[in-house]
Amino acid sequence: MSIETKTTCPYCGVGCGVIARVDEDGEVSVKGDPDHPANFGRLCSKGSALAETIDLDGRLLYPEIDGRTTSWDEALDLTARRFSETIAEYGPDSVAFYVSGQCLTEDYYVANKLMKGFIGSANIDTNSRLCMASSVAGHRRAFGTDTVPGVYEDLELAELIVLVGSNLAWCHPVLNQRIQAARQVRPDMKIVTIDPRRSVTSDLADMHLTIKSDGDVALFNGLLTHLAGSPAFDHDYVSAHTIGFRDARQAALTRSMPDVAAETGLSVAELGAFYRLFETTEKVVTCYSQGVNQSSVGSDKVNAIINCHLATGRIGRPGMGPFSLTGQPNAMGGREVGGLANMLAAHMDIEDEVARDRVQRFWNSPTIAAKPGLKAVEMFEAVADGRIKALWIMATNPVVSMPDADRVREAIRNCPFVVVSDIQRNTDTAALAHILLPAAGWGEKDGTVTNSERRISRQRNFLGLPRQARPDWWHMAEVAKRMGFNGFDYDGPADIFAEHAALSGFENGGMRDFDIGAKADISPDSFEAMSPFQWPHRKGVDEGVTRFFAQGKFYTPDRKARFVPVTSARDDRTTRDAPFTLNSGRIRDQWHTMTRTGKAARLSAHLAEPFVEINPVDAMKLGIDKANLVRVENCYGSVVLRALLTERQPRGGIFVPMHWNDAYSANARVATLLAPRTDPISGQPALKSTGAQVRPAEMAYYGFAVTASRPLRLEAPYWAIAKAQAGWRVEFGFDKAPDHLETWCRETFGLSDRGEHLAYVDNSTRQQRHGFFQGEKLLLAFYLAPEPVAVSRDWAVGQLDARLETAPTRFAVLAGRPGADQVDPGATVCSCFSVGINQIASAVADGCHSVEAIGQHLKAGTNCGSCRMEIRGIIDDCLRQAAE
Ligand SMILES: Nc1nc2c(c(=O)[nH]1)N[C@H]1C(S)=C(S)[C@@H](COP(=O)(O)OP(=O)(O)OC[C@H]3O[C@@H](n4cnc5c(=O)[nH]c(N)nc54)[C@H](O)[C@@H]3O)O[C@H]1N2
Ligand SMILES: Nc1nc2c(c(=O)[nH]1)N[C@H]1C(S)=C(S)[C@@H](COP(=O)(O)OP(=O)(O)OC[C@H]3O[C@@H](n4cnc5c(=O)[nH]c(N)nc54)[C@H](O)[C@@H]3O)O[C@H]1N2
Ligand code: SF4
Ligand SMILES: [Mo]
Repeated sequence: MSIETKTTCPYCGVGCGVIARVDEDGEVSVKGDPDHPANFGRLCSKGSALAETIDLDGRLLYPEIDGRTTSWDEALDLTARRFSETIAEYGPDSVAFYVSGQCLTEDYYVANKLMKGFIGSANIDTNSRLCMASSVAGHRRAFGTDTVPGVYEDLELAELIVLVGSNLAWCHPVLNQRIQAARQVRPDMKIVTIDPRRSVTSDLADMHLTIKSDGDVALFNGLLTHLAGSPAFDHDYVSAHTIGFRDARQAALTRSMPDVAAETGLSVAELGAFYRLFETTEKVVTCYSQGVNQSSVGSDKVNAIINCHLATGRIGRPGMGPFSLTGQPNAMGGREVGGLANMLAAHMDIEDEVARDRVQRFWNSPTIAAKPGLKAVEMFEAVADGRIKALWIMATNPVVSMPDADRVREAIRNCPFVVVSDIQRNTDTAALAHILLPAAGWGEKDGTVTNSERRISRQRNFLGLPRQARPDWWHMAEVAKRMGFNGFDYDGPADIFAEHAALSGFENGGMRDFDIGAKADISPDSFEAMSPFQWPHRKGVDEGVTRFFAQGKFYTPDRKARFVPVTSARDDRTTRDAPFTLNSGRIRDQWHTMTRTGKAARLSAHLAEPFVEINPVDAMKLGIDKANLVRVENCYGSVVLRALLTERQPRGGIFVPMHWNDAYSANARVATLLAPRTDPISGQPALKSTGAQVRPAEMAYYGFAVTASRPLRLEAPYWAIAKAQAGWRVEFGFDKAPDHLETWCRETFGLSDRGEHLAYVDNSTRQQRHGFFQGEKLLLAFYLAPEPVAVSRDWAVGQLDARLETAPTRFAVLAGRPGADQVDPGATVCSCFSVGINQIASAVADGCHSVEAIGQHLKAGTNCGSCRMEIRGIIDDCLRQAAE
């Protein structure tokens, strides 16, 4: 008999409901939960592949001290002792926790309580500092609290959706699917994207504004000026529910239209068209994400956007409002518990003495942090200069994700005591830990998460705890108890959630937005059965609609919103030596530092190598050709990446994905190049605009391998490895050809004397191809050439699965191209059904001219739909080429 469990996806902030099914034989499969109000059954490529990422390969399964497996008791005792001793000797501010928006609310609650209420410091910060801090700061400045006013349904009700610095199609794919579905019904619905590059999301927009990096404040100030003099200005709302309009308008007026055009890089005509569309469309939602937040002027961008919604009274009503799209599955839950160093708990301010007293009484705690703690970038600076002497990192990989990442690595390496709680053994950060604590992962842990629309859903366990892995809240609570603190005797997540809910309602009286007091007395059984719900959920109140601010009632002392005057200019960091604006972000099928998605062959096939997107004209000037390896560098660091020449990237800028790290590539941690430059209000680092130089990385030889077993060692100036269905694929760049290639292959790929060796060496072109076969199986194919290896990657990867008994099939492997009777699928487009670009192109040639027709013919795009935009693009390209 199989068992189905309703849970929530552990990736992005959309927070999709998932049904996980465990079959009798232990096989796990997942599908979208049709009843979950975030996704109504939909999932994206990452959600669909969840079952492929939960095996125990690479898992951290036992506590370790200095690399030695140990017992929980020993690891917890030592952690507690070292934290207590450090605090006794140097004070509470000498220790710190760096946690994550991927912690469950219950984990987060316990961590925050321990640090702020018992250790008595606010040195707990989170990777949400790199993600949502500017939105939090913008909300608090305007609304008095960190409140997201709207709900997802607004995206379906809107007549205009403005996406600012959001690659929605790749990063919040199910919201994109919901919008596309709504647009099918109401084709008049308009979409505008605002991004310095053309993303896949821009392809579905009616208008794309190629804004200069950080031109957003000027753009939205220009909009405010325009709206102020237009019929869209809502005089009644502004006078009844806001203050400060005049100052904000004055600030906006410091730039004339030509100034706005210069600052944004957009023409006056483009600006006018956007401004008129915004003015004349009442139902407008402005969604924003990291192109807004991750900036040294991020908080001002947020307020420039909110100002426009306040001025038109378009907030908190159906189909209207500013909408911060949260990144991580529990970015919102972390904010609710107060996991940021400048917050207290349950949306109460750390600077507020009354709130501090209230929380301390509620916790019955010996102390309470009296001032904000160190924000992420400051925290690692304090680790570097020795002020922080004991550090606990939980569910985040800062050696890959923090700016100035090499300095962060050094700081952690030199820190006297470092604890890392993770699910994987070999992350770049785990390598530096004194103590490793094995955490329960998705499917094993149990608790709640809050999505972008304030909806709290259960993550339920459907697998047992493997070996010694334990949930993160338990790590924290056990250490707290061993440090001698009361108040951490929890029976389980239900207990913690009930306490968190009780605190939210404690002495609230309607003065705090975050109130889920109705759940304060929840029993373990009700917690188990709890359906997704949106906050607020006050005791004794039937909430009905959960939008905020249509009738004002902001959480400022006078209950009025604040217009925030913003004037900040672009903070251009390019120089003569670093002339390109380096932008970084995400790709469709990888999640952050790849510790989970990197395990799935399906997800690794879409883009299998670290790359830099560069405009073809810039590339030509630099002597960079298609598929060359290049070095991207500046005074902070240097990485080696594959050049991807594309018109999508305007000249002067480059884009590099944030995902690759030392486990998957030789040297591609792009965060090593990013200056630790932060927004002065939010403390969020500017991860999207650093100056950098690009130059060819001359390689004497290039290599490509498909291998059935994982290589034993990877040593070359460039390598990148990706999981394939039946093994791995590896790219190489060499200074010189490896000596004795057969021996090198056997040693590198761990073949010893296994396998029949077949080689082809062409001295005139200096190419070599080596195949190793066992029975009908390919163990390894290795291709070496003085220029980028021209072998169809996807076809070669498929040979690991093929039966290769005959000489012609083996020679085809050496030749690196399909025999006459085989097809080359080409680069994977649809990861759900492993459909390649060549298959789609040939279906187009056969008369499939729509995404639907391709779906019927090849199934591509019919499961999660994340690739539908790319399929559309391929069809267009093929038809255009056919017409030319
Ligand atoms: N596939 C996938 N999805 C994810 C994640 C993942 O790792 N992989 N991570 C999740 C998380 S934690 C987050 S925070 C979200 C992030 O989701 P997004 O913010 O949508 O993703 P990013 O790729 O970081 O950046 C979005 C866009 O901002 C643009 N941008 C850069 N500078 C500027 C600027 O100055 N102005 C404007 N207007 N735009 C600019 C970039 O070119 C980029 O296209 O994604 C979530 N979803
Ligand atoms: N260059 C650049 N850098 C960026 C960004 C960017 O756009 N550009 N974006 C920033 C943003 S928005 C974000 S959110 C961050 C994300 O950056 P990180 O948080 O560093 O990235 P993840 O890979 O999600 O790290 C999560 C870690 O937790 C582990 N883990 C997974 N589940 C669990 C669990 O249940 N318990 C525990 N204890 N561990 C677990 C994973 O194995 C992994 O090591 O990156 C930031 N850095
Ligand atoms: S959109 Fe995809 S990654 Fe995000 S929650 Fe849904 S299934 Fe998970
Ligand atoms: Mo994020």
